[in-house]
Amino acid sequence: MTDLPNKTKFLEVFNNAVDNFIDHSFAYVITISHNDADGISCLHLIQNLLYKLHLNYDYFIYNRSSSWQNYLQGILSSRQTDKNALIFTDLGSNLNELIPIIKNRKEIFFILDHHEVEDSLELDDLPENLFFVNPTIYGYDGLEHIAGSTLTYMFAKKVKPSIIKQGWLTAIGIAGDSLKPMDKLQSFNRDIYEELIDEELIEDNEGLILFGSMHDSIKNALKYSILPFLNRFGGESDQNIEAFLNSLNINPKTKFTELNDSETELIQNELAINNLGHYASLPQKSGLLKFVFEHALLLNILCFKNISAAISTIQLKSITRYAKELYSEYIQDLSRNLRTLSKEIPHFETKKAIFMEVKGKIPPSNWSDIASFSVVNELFNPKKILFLGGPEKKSGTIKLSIRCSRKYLEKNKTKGVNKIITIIKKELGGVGGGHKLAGGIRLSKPSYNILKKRIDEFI
Ligand SMILES: [Mn+2]
Repeated sequence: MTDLPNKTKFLEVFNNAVDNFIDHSFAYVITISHNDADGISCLHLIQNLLYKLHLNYDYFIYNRSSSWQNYLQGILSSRQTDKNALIFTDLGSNLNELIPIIKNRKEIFFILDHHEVEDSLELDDLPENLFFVNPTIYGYDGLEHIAGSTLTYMFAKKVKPSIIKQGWLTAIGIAGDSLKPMDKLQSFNRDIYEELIDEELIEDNEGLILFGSMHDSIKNALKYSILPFLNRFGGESDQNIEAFLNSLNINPKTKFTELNDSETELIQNELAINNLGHYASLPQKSGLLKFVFEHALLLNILCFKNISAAISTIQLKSITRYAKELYSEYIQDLSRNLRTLSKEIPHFETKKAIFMEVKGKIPPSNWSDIASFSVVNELFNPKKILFLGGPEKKSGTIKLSIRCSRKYLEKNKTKGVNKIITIIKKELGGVGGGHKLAGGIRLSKPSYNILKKRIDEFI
């Protein structure tokens, strides 16, 4: 039995934050967001809101590689006033770290986040200058029910209803975080998705889902599909895929979206895919950027490679050559890496966990995504927790992406990834955080070695 979310309580806290934001009539706002597609969508929603309100603002992106203390030191001014506000979107749930900082400041803080909070949190005892809006506290699922951008959109729209026109940004955030066909959305994510369709800000399409290269030819759509990853074609040679398509009398160069129904059905039967799914597209954009999943993935890639390109790309109608090259390179690597992982699996396995040390095999910027996509595609035993990563030069630590499957969570309701990270941090130190299904941690090498020995005790 799962408890139903407490919508009344959540909306009470949400509305209170909105009312306070409006009532304060701030002079200056600093907005800080997460460095992924969801975070970038949030950033643009808030920027649009602040622009419409004629407020002065600055924005920053936080990649969670330094502590909040160190990070905010560079941002918070020595002159403090309650005429200034800080808005955190898609991050800010590390309250044990943040509350002592916020308590000592005069600015008003708004945290709009959907990441899980630490256990030890005293919600009744928050500083008066903090409005903490996090639906996961009231029983919502931070991935399926409400993305960071969904929450941010709801907030911005409540403050200024005309923000609805920028609502398409929300779909990108939802797609980037949920990694699911749109028919799987629930709760607020679903409500907002339907609202955006009704407003004709996005289009909903039903069809064969091959997320990764749906903007491309059918040959590339099969080759570079990462959701689902196709064992038969993923990362395969062009020759094999072309031979397959020719045998069905389908021109490999046909655009995926221009296949007719009988061609789609032929492919579907061959791949033994029974269900069609829903995917979103953006009517005002063209090429890759028209496809919401691919658009979100591109932003996630750019967030690692070139954060300013990520921030500017979301405003573009068509993709730049630079971004297109990065995307192709990335999707080629990802499908090849998934192929490698699905065939040869070098790993260290305990009763409850799988450790994949991928340094030298997969570049660090791909670790997080390889971990996510290998779990959603069930390339590993879904009953175990996956730790994927290795030494990171930049930080001199072991960087691990930690993932578990929905199946795991159904059996171990109380021990999602975020809880496991909390336990590891308590026992071994390190920096990190995340959701029930996905998170990451940076540990010292000795701590990592202990982790491998003692993981079954922790889980
Ligand atoms: Mn998010």
